[in-house]
Amino acid sequence: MASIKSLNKFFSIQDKAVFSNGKNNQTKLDLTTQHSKAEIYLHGAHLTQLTLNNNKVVWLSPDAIFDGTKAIRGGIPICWPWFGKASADNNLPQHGFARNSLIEVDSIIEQKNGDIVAALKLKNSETSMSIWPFKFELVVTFQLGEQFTISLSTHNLDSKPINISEAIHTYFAVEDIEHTRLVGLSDCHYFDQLSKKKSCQQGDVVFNQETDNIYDQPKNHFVIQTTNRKAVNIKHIGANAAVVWNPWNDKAASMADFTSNEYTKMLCVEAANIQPIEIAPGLKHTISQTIYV
Ligand code: TA6
Repeated sequence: MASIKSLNKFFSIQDKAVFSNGKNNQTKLDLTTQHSKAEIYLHGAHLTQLTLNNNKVVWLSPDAIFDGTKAIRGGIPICWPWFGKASADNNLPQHGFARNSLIEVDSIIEQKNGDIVAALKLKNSETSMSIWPFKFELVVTFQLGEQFTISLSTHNLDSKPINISEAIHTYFAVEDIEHTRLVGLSDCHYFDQLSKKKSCQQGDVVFNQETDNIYDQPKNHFVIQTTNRKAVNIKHIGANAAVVWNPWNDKAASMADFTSNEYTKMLCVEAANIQPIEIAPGLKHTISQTIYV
């Protein structure tokens, strides 16, 4: 793991891209533009804070764990190279191993329009090969400006096809989940992970109980409308599904890193590929989520 001093020597942009010791001495990167701010931990390439035009966009649990032993609760966890439980082996980590891996810095550039683009890269290792026997590169790219885009680009470096499922698991900040609507999924078919039933969304998604829905082949533009906050626009590219999740009180209370009653202040809207994506040798697949307020 490179030191803070060497990371800043090779990658920093004065006042715009700076590395430092974050919580629990975990290495973090702070990005700042005229319109926005982001905080990204190298552990899991995990964005933990995002402000667009002075609007706080993502939620972070006050009890999130920053000791490197598990994914940080909140912000934008990266679920890769599988979503949910690994089909083959329940001993493997839920939502894959990327979000619990140290992901190295690949590049940071300032574009002519003032946007900052930071790319972090995870490559196969002895550890990854022991649980997922494929050669790969995963590049996580953060583009910050008036709007924000996060993308996951999987490059198959193996001689055989690889199959992945994945999610950009964004925890959006809302004022009050019971006064929040998610617009853009009307008439979309979904699988309710709680009832294990398939349904068709009637109108906007509203929230009054634990919700864990996987929407199949949705349109690619959604809007979170919540009291006392500006509408948050979300656009997905390269996603065959959208996941919508709020744990509600009982499920939240069962999670040590989910501060009780905080469930009222968050809503997960995730760009996902739940139906596995097959990537041929040498080829790439990219999924992205763009957010603007
Ligand atoms: O995206 C929804 C979901 O799959 C839920 O079922 C819940 O498990 C959530 O992800 C959080 O998972 P985690 O492993 O981060 O606690």
